Amino acid sequence: MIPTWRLRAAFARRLSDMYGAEVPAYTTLLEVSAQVNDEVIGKHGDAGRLGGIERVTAERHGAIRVGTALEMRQAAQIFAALGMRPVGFYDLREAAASSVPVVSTAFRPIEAEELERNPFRVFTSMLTTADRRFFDAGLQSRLESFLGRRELFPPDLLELAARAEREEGLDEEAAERFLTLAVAAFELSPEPVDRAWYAELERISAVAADIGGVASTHVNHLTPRVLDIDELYRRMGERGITMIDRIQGPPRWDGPDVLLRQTSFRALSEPRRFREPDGAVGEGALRVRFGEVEARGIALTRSGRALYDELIGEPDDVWAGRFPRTERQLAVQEQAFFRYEAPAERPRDGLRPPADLAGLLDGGWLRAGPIVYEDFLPKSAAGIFQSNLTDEGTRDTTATGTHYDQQWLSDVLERPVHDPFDLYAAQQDSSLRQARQDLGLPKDTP
Ligand code: OOG
Ligand code: NI
Repeated sequence: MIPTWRLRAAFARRLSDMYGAEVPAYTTLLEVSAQVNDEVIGKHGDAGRLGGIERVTAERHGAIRVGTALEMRQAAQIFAALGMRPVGFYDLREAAASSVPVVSTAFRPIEAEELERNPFRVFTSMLTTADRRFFDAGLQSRLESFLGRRELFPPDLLELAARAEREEGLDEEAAERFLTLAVAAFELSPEPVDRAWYAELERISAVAADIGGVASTHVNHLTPRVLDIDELYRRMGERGITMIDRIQGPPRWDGPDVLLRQTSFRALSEPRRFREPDGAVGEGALRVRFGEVEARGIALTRSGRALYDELIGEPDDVWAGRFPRTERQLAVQEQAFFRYEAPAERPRDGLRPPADLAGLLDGGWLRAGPIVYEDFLPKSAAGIFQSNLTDEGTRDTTATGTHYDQQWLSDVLERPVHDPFDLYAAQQDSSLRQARQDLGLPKDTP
């Protein structure tokens, strides 16, 4: 029996091999990331605080885009087989200046042990075909009938996925078949692209064309994690790979790493076959697969996140002046999440530990280890989408957008969409309860 987490790790590895074979710049990105990570680990003894080198080396996130609620639900079934649950709701229609008509979630493991084994996640977006700002009634109906005719995931794959979820793994033979079919479902298809249809959608949004202009889906990027993204950015430039002009997310500074910093290189032009209006099939090219890399920091609480959102548009010196400068401050002000632990050797035998968190930390009664941010940032995601669009697209700003939210997505998926803050808070709370018990303190936190 191959258990869920091994299926996940194998899937992530095979997807990475597939992507590396097809997108050479990705291989360069992996090489440079591995180099930088080795050097950081060699130089800083505490580099492992945000994840051990084994986890970080294997760590990837991918991104896919689908067209319909049914396809979204099927994707959720495949990821459920890999122990990946939907977490968070992202509305990129509002976050992007360009035309990005999608709403998204991230499929990822949610338990600490599972994340440690392999944290593979996939940012998954769904086209908002009912949104009148992008699609008029005629186009919506042609788009939906095109999407309704295609099959992204073969029935065999979906059946194996349901079985893997139910039985928490698969025997070796079934696992092999499942993994082969699953990787194939996310490969670029050799099917010719209908030139006129693709172009019609592209005028509205390159993202709409990428999703609804072809008969299959594909991984559009696969992102390794790096421990020093500024250094990586520099070295990619030295190797002649032009990255976008900035690193998205918090600025570089000497305070704690929080949330997520990302950067990317533009999609490369790849040869594709096209079907012309007269039926002839010929060669052409599309830019749909790009490269991205990320550095992860500490997960922020709602109030920490509100501060981040407030400061992120400001110049870097405003950030440096106002964002908490130490992990202790982040913990005591409840702006970031930590795993607390009462060390075996107590500071002063016979003394009673103080009641407050600051006192417990300062007196050495408690130790705090950062909880890593496992999710995404809508503004950065919009920036990543946008950096790969040559064209703004068009939208009708006089029409009103269709409303989608987390509850709507749960209904579509027939699975709960988890709230990321709740997941981090549950981890922190249970560690704190245990630590307080170890110290002989009352269970409820002050
Ligand atoms: C997804 C973009 C979002 C990230 O890292 O923020 C994303 C996409 O391009 O489909 O992957
Ligand atoms: Ni990404």
